[in-house]
Amino acid sequence: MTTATARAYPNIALVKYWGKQDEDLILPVAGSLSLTLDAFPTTTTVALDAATGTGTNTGIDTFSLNGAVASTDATGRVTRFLDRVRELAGSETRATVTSTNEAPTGAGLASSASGFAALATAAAAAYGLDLDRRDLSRLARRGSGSASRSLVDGLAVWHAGDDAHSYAEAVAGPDMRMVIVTVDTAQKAVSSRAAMRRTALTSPFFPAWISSTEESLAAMLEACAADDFTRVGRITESHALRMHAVIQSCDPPIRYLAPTSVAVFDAVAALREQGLEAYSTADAGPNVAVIVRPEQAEDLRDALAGFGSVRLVGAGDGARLIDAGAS
Ligand code: 2P0
Repeated sequence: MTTATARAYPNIALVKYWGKQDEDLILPVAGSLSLTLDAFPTTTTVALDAATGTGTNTGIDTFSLNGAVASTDATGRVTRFLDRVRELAGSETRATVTSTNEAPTGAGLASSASGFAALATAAAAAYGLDLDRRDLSRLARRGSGSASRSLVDGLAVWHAGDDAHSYAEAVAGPDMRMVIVTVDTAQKAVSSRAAMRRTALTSPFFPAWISSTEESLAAMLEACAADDFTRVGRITESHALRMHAVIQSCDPPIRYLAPTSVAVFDAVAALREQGLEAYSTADAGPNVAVIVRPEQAEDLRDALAGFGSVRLVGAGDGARLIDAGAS
């Protein structure tokens, strides 16, 4: 008889998650590290069926996104996630899930991360589960791996390991801002999930990707602990290019970076030569996220404005419950 609403923000990884050791439990082949953003939130309400006013349990979950009934695929993914929550809660009650996502369509801003972080937080409350942040991160992971990191404020490390130990937690690190350059809003041709699987199955470089990610993460954690922005930035950029290299090496190949994306990487490298210290990364799409020291953030935004729409963002909060109660 309960309704709960939660809000979560997307995150951008500086050390990337690319590949699973367990597809069912969504356990990654290596750890990763990200920055939760302060923009583009997803807000999700989970209302248990008896609370919707119909008084009947209809036997299905319903899911609407930005005011429209979601696709069968998207609803199926929400139902599979809620099944996990129901299993933990010992409940069979179906739910009405209503979600709004403020990220511009197709901007590649990891809406599955904010989406499942918000859903995990709202659903756990609606079904009466008393989970701490660590267990909420583990739960969100079951919806989408990167969602585990959106439970955490600011910089988050998501640990590889078994189910009990694969969660995200906060790390201290340098204060930074990020300029997101949206060069193309078209839907990506191959989903991250499918592309990760293809990379693991077909790239001859995949074992090296795993070991180099472990090394990058260890170096990144040291750089964060030392509050060393330069080192954080160097690792971020080289690691992102390694991810795109391993993705391009699969069969059939996948290329997410567009010519304009590469031009942004080059422009950022040229800006560094001129004293504007910034470093690029890109996810499974053509858009580029560039980290920068706070005092140079506006200069960077202005310098990159010619490549597409630009948005300056900072570190944001992990998923939070914003409303809960019986209705
Ligand atoms: C990351 N990405 O670390 C990497 C970099 C995209 C590129 O996490 O299959 O949507 O749901 O666990 O979390 C995208 O992967 O994949 C992602 P699933 P997810 O941010």
